[in-house]
Amino acid sequence: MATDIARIKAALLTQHIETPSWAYGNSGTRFKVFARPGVPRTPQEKIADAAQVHRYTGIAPSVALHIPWDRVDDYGALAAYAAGHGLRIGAINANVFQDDDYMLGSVTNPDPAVRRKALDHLLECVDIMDATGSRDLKLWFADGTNYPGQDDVRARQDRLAEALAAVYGRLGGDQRMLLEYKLFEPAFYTTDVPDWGTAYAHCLKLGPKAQVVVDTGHHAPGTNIEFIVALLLREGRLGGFDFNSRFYADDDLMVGAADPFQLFRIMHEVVRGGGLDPAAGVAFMLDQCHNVEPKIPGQIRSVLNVQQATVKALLVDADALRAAQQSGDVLGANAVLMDAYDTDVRPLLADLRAEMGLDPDPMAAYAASGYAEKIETERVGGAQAGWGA
Ligand code: PSV
Ligand code: MN
Ligand code: MN
Repeated sequence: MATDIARIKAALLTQHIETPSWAYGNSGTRFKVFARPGVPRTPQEKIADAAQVHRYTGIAPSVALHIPWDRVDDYGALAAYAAGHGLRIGAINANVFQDDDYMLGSVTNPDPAVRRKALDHLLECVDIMDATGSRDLKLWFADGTNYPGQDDVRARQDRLAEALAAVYGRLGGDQRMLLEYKLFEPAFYTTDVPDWGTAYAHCLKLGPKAQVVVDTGHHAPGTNIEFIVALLLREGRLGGFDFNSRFYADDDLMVGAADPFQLFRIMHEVVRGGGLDPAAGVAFMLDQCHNVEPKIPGQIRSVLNVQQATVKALLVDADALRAAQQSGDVLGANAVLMDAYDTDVRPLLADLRAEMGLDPDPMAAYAASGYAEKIETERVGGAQAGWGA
């Protein structure tokens, strides 16, 4: 048992969770964006806030950027600024959805001039990766149609494939393309990358540096996300996660808040498939907005929720599970999983944090730090995250 705990702790230390720059800005829905005191006004201030999350959790050493929301003149300098705060720049998220030109799509738009503009932005994002040292380009396309007959669904796939191939060809040796899918919204009839199968088919054609991202909020209700995770891992195409929670659709609530059991089931498949091994290249990212809760504590809570689900997944007795499965002991196998899920892992995680030189209670430590009060006094006129305008 003692060696088991040591093994689990060692595995936990290899897990890094990336926070998104946009989580630190003001956000809301299309009905209202709430301006909160102390929110960052610049990419640098977002990085400073992300550094707080890493400081109290010890496992969030990178921050994802979103271009143009985080546009700066000198990305090398921004990466150096991040390094000064103990962080790396993580995934570069492209934005081909907030321009009037993209009303009928970006890379799938029927107009070649709009497609060229979108492609140029994606290529610019790879230039930014070169400057920041980022490994991953994350692509989410709002492209789709609202009405039957609006555009040729097959031609749109051809245009998508053409753009992806151009970007893939531009990637450096260690760089990857992470392709995200989403069931619907903003398009309501067809979406050009609506599901993992479509993303996988494109990635397969492109090559091994093209990988699928599973955003947990982007599925139909009742979808067995852990099955998708198991399958993509098995095929070597699980590039990473955009973690968040949903009750209805793309709610972007804190991961593990709506359904911690689902998060555990996902992490169980990650552990089972070897996805926790850094060599597997699975990026554990958050993609959330904090509309009604404070942002830095919201991110800290989310990181802790992922870590908690991970430790429970690591606690699954793999030998006992296999034995029960192979002997057809349905209830026994289920009980092995539930035993792990029902374990109170908070003492183990508190121990681990103490061993890491951290406060065992990151939420309380941040609250006591005075950082929130400091930024509320110092920052006036915080930037919007980009969503919900
Ligand atoms: C839109 O649905 C979205 O939430 C996608 O999940 C992207 O990852 C994110 O925005 C940032 O572009
Ligand atoms: Mn996402
Ligand atoms: Mn989303």
